[in-house]
Amino acid sequence: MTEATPIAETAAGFRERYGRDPIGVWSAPGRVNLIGEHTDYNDGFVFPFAIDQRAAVALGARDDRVVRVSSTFTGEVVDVHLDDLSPESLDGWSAYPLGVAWALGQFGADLAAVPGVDLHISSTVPVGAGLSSSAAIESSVALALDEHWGLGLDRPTLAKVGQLAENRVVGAPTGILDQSASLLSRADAAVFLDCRSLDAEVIPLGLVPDGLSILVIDTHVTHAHATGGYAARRASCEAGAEALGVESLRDVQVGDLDRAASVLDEETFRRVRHIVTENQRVLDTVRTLREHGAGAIGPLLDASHVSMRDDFEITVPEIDLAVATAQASGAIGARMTGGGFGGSAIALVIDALVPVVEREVRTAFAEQGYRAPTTFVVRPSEGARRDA
Ligand code: GAF
Repeated sequence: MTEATPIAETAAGFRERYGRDPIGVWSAPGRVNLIGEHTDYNDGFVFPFAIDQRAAVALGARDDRVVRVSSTFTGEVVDVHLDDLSPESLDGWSAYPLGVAWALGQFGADLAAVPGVDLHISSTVPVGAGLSSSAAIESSVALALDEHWGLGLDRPTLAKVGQLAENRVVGAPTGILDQSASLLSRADAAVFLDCRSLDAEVIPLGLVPDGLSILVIDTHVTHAHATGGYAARRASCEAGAEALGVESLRDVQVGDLDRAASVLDEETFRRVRHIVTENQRVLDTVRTLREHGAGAIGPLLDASHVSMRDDFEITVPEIDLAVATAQASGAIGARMTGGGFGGSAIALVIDALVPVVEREVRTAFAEQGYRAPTTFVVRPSEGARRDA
């Protein structure tokens, strides 16, 4: 769809805004979560990969203590003194990069001792599509500032920095999935992450040799995790864990669900059942992938979608139609990806069938009078890096 990495554009934008060359350009990708939804904040398992759409940040040194940030999203240049950075003082799009600067201070950076910077940001990750455009910005800025300020934080810590910015500054009670995917991914592989221990294993997906593609279907139903349903689902999970007497739903196994049904109200039980079975599906997906290849994981993707639709109730009609149509037109498996309430579905498809699935989904949307979706194949890509 779009240029993979907007490096040249970002450097040129920096020159235009600030009248000099940047000293470097860093980039970080959006993500697709292959499976493991809403499990991250339940100490569970996730299995995402980075996509080939990225955010990039060009950075220029300053000899005072001011941070300025501009972007291709608006013509605005926001500036703030490093002494004045706080969650309360930040809002709008600049809360993402400036929130990261603040959050680095919460993870050991001495913000009283570092110099100011000029930042210019651009991105090819679609916004509001459930593909973590915000984590892409956070992760690129975290990596750039870590290097420029000589902090030496490791990538799992930079993921926590981005998550803290998202939680405290942006105000979305999200987990560690998106930033981990953006920072830890490798090309042609997915990251099997234990969100309790933060142990991560990069596992090859083998899509190209197996003649398989992951097709993204962006429904253009936009989601926002700072409001509404996401926080409500998180609260249900916490209530379920408390009623069951466990620290988190990670501690509940599929075999415990009968007992859970007798303890919990009907709705909380279904929320809990999604998390418990989804954790098991992540483990099953990793095992199946290793033993039989990506072509064998379809039923697990399908089951994950049913669980999100019926138990966790985070899908919308457009997403359900995208998934059902992809399945009916030959996809090996399909599911919603990301936090839900809109966003994108993914379909695992034999290469030759990609145009068929795309056409059938477009036709089905037109028949329902839904806005035309955008469809594109994503390639599992490398995580955050310095590009120039
Ligand atoms: C969003 C959140 F940011 C993640 O932390 C995760 O909870 C996801 O929704 C659902 O799996 O992307």
